[in-house]
Amino acid sequence: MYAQMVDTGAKRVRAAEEMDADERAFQERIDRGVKIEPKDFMPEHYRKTLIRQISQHAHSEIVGQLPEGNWVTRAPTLKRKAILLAKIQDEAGHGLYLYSAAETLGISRDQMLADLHSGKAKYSSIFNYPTLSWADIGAIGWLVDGAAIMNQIPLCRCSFGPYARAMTRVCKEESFHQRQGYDIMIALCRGTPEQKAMAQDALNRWWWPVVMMFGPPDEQSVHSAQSAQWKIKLFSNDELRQRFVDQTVPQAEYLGLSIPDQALKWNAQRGHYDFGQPDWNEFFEVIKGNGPCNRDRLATRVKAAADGAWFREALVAHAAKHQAPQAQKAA
Ligand code: FAQ
Repeated sequence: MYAQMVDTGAKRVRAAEEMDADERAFQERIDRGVKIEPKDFMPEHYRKTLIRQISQHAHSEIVGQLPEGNWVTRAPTLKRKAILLAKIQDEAGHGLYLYSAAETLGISRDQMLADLHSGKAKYSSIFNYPTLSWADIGAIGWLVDGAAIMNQIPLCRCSFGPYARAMTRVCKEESFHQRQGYDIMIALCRGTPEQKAMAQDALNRWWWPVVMMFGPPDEQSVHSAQSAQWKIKLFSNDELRQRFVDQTVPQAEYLGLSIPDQALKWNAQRGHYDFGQPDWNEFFEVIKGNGPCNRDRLATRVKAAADGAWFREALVAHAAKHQAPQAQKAA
């Protein structure tokens, strides 16, 4: 799949003879599977691509706390509340590992957050949809975390060391998140007809936004060819989308729920499910800032940063006060 993308017109990547000696040596290291570390030589475009992707990934983890946060006070039992709180805290942790990985590339956390707050940096489209019922919390764990894992397992083998290492722990935690979401769906599907209908309604609303999460179709993906050459992306958007559909259909069948796609059909010849296309206009509108919750999500993040400013200042003042005597001692 990538061999074709690398050859396509505007998205063509640089051939070895167009690279200078440093770039060629860099590409050879990547081709040999050597991890790139922060102090190694890297082309400026590689560094910028990683800052873009890792910071957007970090923002997604942080903004991704908000749809689930909406249900903490209304979780149906104390046990479900404790589990949901732990999951949301894990997402904050993922954001922190990822901001740290991006900082090794020479960008400050303040700059990354400023880019999020000004709307310059993106975060995942999926977090611009509302959580209307408790079943949405099950659907997020099952489907959104399920899609996130599908995309992130290959990132554990990506070429940039700090990103790959951060992903190892993130993926372990995401697996637990996916199981807790599926467990909520099982409970609802084994419950009353009203509970099962709630689960079906959540699947109906989340299915297409989740299918879009993997990014635009390969022929419209501007970064894929270059990111594949640099082994930042090991599989294409469409390839991961197909894997996700193949994995999820039997899970929906086990729950007794139907996936809202008339075109969904097992294709024995391909050994994969055929499936329909999401509304790509909706996707491009959401990533431009025009989804159902974009303004709300950003306003919440901006307010949280402003409300926490006094605390960050106090931490810096405290650290300065307590570091000074140690520094004197060392001198
Ligand atoms: N949303 O050329 P491509 C999670 C943008 S974590 C928004 O294909 P690329 C955990 C893309 O940035 C979820 N924008 O781009 C959790 C680019 O725009 P730009 C986040 C999107 O980078 C669960 C343009 O479209 N995961 O869920 C999206 O090669 C539950 C062209 O696209 C990651 O970030 C989108 N869905 O491939 C947390 C994984 N898709 O930057 C809480 C790491 C594309 O030029 C609760 N990222 N765009 O302005 C990746 O793997 C890649 O960046 C892709 C996009 C695959 C997302």
